[in-house]
Amino acid sequence: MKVDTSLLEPILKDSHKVALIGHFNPDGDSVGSVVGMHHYLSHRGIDSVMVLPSEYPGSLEFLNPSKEEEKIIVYKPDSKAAARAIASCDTIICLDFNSFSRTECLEPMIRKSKAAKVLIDHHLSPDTGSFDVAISKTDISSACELLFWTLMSLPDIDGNVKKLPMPCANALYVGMMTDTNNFSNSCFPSTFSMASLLLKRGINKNKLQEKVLQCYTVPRTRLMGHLVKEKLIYFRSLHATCMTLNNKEKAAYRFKPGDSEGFVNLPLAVKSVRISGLFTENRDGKYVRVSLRSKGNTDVNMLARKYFNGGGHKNAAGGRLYIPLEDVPQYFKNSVREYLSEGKK
Ligand SMILES: [Mn+2]
Repeated sequence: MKVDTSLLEPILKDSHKVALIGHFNPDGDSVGSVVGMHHYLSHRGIDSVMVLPSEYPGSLEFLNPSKEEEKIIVYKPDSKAAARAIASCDTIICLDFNSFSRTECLEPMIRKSKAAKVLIDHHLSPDTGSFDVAISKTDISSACELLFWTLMSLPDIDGNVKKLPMPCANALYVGMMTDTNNFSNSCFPSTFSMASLLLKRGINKNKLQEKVLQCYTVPRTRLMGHLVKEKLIYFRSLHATCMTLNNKEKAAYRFKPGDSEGFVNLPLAVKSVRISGLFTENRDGKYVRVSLRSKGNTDVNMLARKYFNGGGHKNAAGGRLYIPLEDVPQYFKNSVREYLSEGKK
């Protein structure tokens, strides 16, 4: 796949310090794309600093560079370092999100900055007007895949995967692997081409898989069992399920960021289930985090936009609710019912 980099290349050429920004609640694709870009830039001799708005899953810590001065800055707790990084850069590259609002607390700083702004993202409806250069594509697995093809199209790499630095290759593979749920959704012919080229580059696929997908604790596994056995509600006529997770349960099962990764996919293994929702009470109890998944033609992006203050992709979307967690199953049921009946009109 060829990506038009004619606008990106001159910006990179002129950059002395780049800030690489990921989204709130960063996942594998967010961390992978930020880290991957960092290694590409440093290989090219361009200084960059990685800034994430909030904590990322511990399973991705191995992607964080070992040198102290290269480490990822997380806004909470390191807000001063994050502000300094954004204020002092001449280029900002936003990866794996479609509008500044997805960075929460970083948004005002990014808006204020006079730096050149670049978007590399795969979500629907990107806010392209806020960027000097927007590389956006939605029929692709992940931001990491889009970044991979972008880097491959830049003049210095020129289609030769062997020129990609190894830590960059590892990070991009991890992001693609997690966003596709290990090659089970949003895979395109280009996704397998990328995987094939990265294997040729020499990545250790099994090792990366073990590090990211087989790294959990026993309490996390028990929590998964608890949710499936005690919390799963099946709305038979709607072909939908919902699970809720509150802060008491999180404490009881020693919950850490990233622990609920994949839970929302579990009910989709049931033949009749088309939509699955996971609703998690935020740490401070101020809102409920919404995670929606679907199969086939059932579109949860529109569902998330209309009823859950969010959005994302057709088969995977997220959002927020500002109602008590106890009221969520009823709200979910009503929303899905209304949404499906409108679709039939
Ligand atoms: Mn993504």
